[in-house]
Amino acid sequence: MATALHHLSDYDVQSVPDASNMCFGVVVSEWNTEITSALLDGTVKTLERHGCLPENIHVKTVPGSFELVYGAQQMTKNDGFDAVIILGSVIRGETPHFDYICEGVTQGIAHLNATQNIPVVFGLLTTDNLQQAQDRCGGKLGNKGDECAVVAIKMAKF
Ligand code: DLZ
Repeated sequence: MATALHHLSDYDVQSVPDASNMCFGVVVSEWNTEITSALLDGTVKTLERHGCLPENIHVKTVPGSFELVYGAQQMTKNDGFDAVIILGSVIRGETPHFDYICEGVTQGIAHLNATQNIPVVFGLLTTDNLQQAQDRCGGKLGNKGDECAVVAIKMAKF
């Protein structure tokens, strides 16, 4: 059964390190803001649940998902951060634009992970429709933002 808890347990929530001494940058896309603000909510709550202090969660917004790469790249330059999380939602339309944005963000974030000194966690929903996005930002398939927080804490300890 695909409950939120089951989905998150894929990342073995029991073994998440204590995040009370950790500091995170979060870049959030304003496009499809209903979705991305729910993702952000999940990320912040989960970071705090594992001990991260609110003042150690630094959130900045960018206009759309394509700008997440630049935003993340700027954040990786901050020596005080243990990891960066990007949050966005791209919903397929009638043109190939969807594919170009998804490809650009995926390649850009992969490049940052291969070249920068802190991990960048990939919280980009790439869905065919709004319902699929809603299912993944606090709906029946959990919240990708929660998962990203768990992954960021684990990768910060890598
Ligand atoms: C232009 C565009 C389109 C069509 N769709 C989305 C989307 O579903 N999700 C998203 O985050 N951003 C979208 N954008 C905006 C682009 O990401 C970007 O902001 C613009 O192309 C300007 O660089």
